[in-house]
Amino acid sequence: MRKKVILITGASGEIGVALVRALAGRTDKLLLTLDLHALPAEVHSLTTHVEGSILDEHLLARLVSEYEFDTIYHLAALLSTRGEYTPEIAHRVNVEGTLALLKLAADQSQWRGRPVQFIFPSSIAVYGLPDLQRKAEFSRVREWDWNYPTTMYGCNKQYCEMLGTYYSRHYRQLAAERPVMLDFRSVRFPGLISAFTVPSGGTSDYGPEMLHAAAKGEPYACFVRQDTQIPFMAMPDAVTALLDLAAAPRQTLSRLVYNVTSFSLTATEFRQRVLQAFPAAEITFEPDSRRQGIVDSWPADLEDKAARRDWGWQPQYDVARAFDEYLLPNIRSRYAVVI
Ligand code: AKB
Repeated sequence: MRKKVILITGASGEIGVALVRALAGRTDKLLLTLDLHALPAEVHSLTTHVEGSILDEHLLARLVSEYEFDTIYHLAALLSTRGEYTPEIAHRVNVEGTLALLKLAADQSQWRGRPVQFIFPSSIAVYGLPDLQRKAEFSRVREWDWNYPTTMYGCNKQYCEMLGTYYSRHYRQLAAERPVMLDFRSVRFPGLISAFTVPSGGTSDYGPEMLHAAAKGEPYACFVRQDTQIPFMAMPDAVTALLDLAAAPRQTLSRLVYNVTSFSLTATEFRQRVLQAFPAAEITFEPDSRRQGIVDSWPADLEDKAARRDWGWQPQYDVARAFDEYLLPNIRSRYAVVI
């Protein structure tokens, strides 16, 4: 008998660790995690962890023979800045990895005659505003606006949203004897900020990097201009978004891909918040033209009405609560020894 599990790929990453912790508290289903890296010690006991790659066909075949997947949270990805250094590797991980998992999930749903849920975090990187004038004019983009990504990561995320839709609605429609029941659902995240981890390889990283550097008493040179504005979200809200979308009754969903957001800040406003908490922080601006180009193409804010209407999305952390009740207290205690 194969064991029924919830599979989480990219589990050792920022969202992954927070999601494993939250899922373990909410479900009595077994968790199976997959990542190239070991899991941090604090979540070891919550999951069966496999170290390996989503591109390893033999490993995936072994997992399929041992486990039956109820839900897959597919978080593994190479982010936007990292992806620009190795675009073809990003494509392999972000697209081929996702394709392999979508096929696996769709096929499992067919064999077992029950839906397999596939939860996929997408990103503001799928948007590509052509210039700052248009970024100012279309400040709160809807899901279907300006879908012209400028990074490999953004292209990958947008295409995987489409692949998810394809595997959910059209895969094997002509050839299958039994119906495919893949239940694909996706949220487009803004820049995420965690109190416990510093992201790596993303372009929204300047926000969390600024904050963590200040808390550690280290100087920080921000790689974007003062006026740069993108939306952000505190990590607990990101996890809630994934869990709430997964829990929503299928018939209430009018789309497969939803924007979700919490607050939008310029880099100057972000710096001011950090300085209020750490007045001695040394935060300067040294824009990097290539990374600046990426965030300039991302929207200043997201329209997330559809998520609010269809599945009751409501961030718990606005900017004040995010800083005062989640980020600052946790970051202060995390670096207490270092300061
Ligand atoms: C990145 O900066 O690449 C990510 C994202 C916005 O998806 N944080």
